[in-house]
Amino acid sequence: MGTEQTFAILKPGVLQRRLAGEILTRLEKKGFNIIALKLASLSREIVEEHYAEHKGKDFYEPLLKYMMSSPVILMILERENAIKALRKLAGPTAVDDADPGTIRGDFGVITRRNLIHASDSPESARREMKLFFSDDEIHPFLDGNARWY
Ligand code: FUP
Repeated sequence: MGTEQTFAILKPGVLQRRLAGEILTRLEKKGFNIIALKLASLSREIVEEHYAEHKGKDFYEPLLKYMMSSPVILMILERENAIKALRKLAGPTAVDDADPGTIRGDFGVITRRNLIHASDSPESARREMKLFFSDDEIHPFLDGNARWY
C-alpha cells in the first residue's frame, strides 16, 4: 500500500470544545502529513452535497444544522494507507461503540454531534477533497529528513 490521501473535517464541536490542538497532535503523531488545512463556516449547499447519501434519513436535518452551527477545520492528510488509518483513529460512527483511544471514543458524547469526518473510500476522498479545496490550496509535504535515510 503506497502513500494515499484522505479528507477530514474536524466538526464544530472541536473548536467549540477547544480540542483542535489535541486532535491535530494525534494526527501528526500517527504519521499523517497535513497537505491542506483551513477554517470554514460551511454553507447549507456544500453540507447538503457532502452528505447527499443521507438525505431523507431522520438524522439528516440535525446533521446539517450541526455542521453549519459554527466553524469547522477542513484537512487533506497524506500517509501510507491513509483512509483506513484515519477511520481507525476516528473510531466508529456511534460514540458508544467507539473504543477509548479513538477520537470518537475519547471525546465523543453524542453520535449526532461527533467530532470528526473521515473519508471512507478512495472515491469519497477524491470527491470530498475536490468539493472543499481548490488545487492551489494543496501543498506537497516535503520531508526535510528524507535525504538522511
Ligand atoms: P461516518 O462515515 O462514520 O461519519 O458515518 P456516516 O456517514 O454514516 O454518518 C455521518 C454523520 O451522520 C455522523 F457523523 C453522525 C450522523 N449520524 C447520526 O447522527 N446517526 C446515525 O445513525 C448515523 C449517522
